[in-house]
Amino acid sequence: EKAVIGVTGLAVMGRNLARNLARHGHTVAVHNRTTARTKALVEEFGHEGTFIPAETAEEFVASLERPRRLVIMVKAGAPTDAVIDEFAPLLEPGDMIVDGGNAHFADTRRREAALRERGLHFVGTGISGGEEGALNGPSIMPGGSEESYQALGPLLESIAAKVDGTPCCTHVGPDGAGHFVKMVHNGIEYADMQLIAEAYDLLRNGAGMSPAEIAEVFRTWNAGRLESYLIEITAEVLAHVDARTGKPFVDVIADQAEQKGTGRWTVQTALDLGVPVSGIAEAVFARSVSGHGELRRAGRSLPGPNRSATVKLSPDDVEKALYASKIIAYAQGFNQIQAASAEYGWNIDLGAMATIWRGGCIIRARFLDRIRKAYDADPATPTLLTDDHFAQALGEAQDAWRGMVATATQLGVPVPGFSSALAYYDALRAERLPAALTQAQRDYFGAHTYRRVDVEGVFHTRWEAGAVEVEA
Ligand code: NBP
Repeated sequence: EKAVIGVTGLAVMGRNLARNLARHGHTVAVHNRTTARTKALVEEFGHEGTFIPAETAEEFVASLERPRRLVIMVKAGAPTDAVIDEFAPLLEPGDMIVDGGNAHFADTRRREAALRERGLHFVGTGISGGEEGALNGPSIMPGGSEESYQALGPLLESIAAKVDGTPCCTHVGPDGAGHFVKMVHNGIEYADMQLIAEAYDLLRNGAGMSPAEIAEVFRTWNAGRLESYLIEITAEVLAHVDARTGKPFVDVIADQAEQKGTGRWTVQTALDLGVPVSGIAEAVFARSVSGHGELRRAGRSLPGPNRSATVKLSPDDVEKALYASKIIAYAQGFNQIQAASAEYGWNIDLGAMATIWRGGCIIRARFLDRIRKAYDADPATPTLLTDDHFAQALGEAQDAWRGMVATATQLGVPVPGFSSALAYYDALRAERLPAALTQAQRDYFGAHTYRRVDVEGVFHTRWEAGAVEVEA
C-alpha cells in the first residue's frame, strides 16, 4: 500500500498534521531527519490511522503514490531549503511539495519558480491555529498552481476546520499568495491583540476595575459582536489566579511581549507596497517598546498627568472603541492583501479569505462573516469602512471612541492602537489633508513639484526667484 500524502518534519506541527490526516482515513507516510521522532509518532499514535514510517528520504519518496504529495513541516528558512534540496532530486514531474512552515512569501516565490523549472509544483501553504489547530482542524491557506490544488484541495479541505459545514481552506492564489495571506493574518492578529490589551488597560487603569471584574466584561463582550477566540481566551486569562502567589495571573507575568517575526514582515511588506497598515505597525511597535528594558527604566522618571482619581469610564464605551478600532485594523490588513494581489497578479478573492479565517485560526470570529458579506456586496471596494454595516458601526461608535482616546490621553494611558485607528478614520474622512503643506515644503527644498486643485499640469515655484510659479 502506498501513502496518499507524506509529512516530513515531525516536531509538534508536523506530527499533529500527520495525525490529523491519518484520523481522516488518509494513509500518511511520515519522515523526520532524526528518526527517533518518526518512531515515537508511530508508537504513540499508530492506532489512530495508517502511517507508513520511513527512515530515509528514498524510502519516504518511494512510499508515496503518484503524483506525490509531500508536506514539509520544518523550521522556516535555511532548513526548508535544505529539505527541498534533499527531496527535489528524488521527485518526478507533476509531484508536489507543500511547505506548511511559516515561510516568507518572497522565499516561497523563489522556491516555486525554481521548482517549476524542474516540473515540480511547490505549494507554499499558510497553516494557522498552532499545534491544537494542526491536530483538530487548522485554517489552511495554500498558494501554488491551480493544478496542484486540484490534487491537494480535497485532502487539505478534509482536515481543515469547518464552520457551518464550510472548510476553512481554499486555493488562495499562485506562488507565494498563501504565505502572504498567512503573514497578513498574523499581522492582523498582532493588531487585534494590541487593541484588546488597550481595552484591558483602560478598564484597569482608567476605570480602576480588577482583573476578575474585567474578565466578566470580556465574557459579556464575547456574547456580542466581538465574539471571538481572542476575546474568549482574554476572559480566561484575566480570571486566572496565580497558584504560587494568589495574585491575579496577569499581574505576575513580566510585561514584555515577544515576537517571532510575522508581524514585522507584514509591516515591512506593507511599507514596500505603500499600504498604510498603521494598526498593525503600532501593535508591532508596542511589543517592541515593551521589550526595551533600558529605555523603559530610563523613561520611568518622566512626569505624567496628575492622576488623583480614576474617571467614569463605561465598559460599553470601551467596547465601542475596541470594535471601531478593530474594523480599521482588519480593513487595513485586507487592503494589504488587495494591493499584493494586484502587484503580483494573484487575483485573490478577499471575501474567501474572511471565510477561511472563521475557524481554526487565532483570529477566528463571528466578525469575519461581516467582512465576507462586505466583499460579496462589492468585491472591488477600496475600503471595508464604507460598507453599510461597518460605516454604520463606526458612526455609532465614534463619539465613545473619541471620548475614549481623549480620556486615555488625559490619564496618560497609552492607546496607540485606538488612537492611530481613529487618526486613520479621520484622515479618510477629511476633505483636505495638510499633505498640501508637506508637498509645498518638498517643492521648496527639493524642487519636487506639485499639482494644483484648479489647473491641470505639474508645477514648481521658484522660491529663490521671488516665488514665481513655473510649469515643470
Ligand atoms: P520547528 O520549527 O521547531 O522545527 C523542527 C523540525 O525541523 C524538526 O522536525 C527538525 O528535525 C526539523 N529540521 C531542522 Br530544525 N533543521 C532541519 C534540516 N536541516 N533538515 C531537516 N529537518 C530539519 O517545528 P514546529 O514548531 O513543529 O514548526 C514547523 C513549522 O510550522 C515551522 O515553519 C513553524 O514556523 C510553522 N508553524 C508553527 C506553528 C506553531 O504553533 N508551532 C504554527 C504555525 C506554523 P529534527 O527533529 O531532526 O531536529
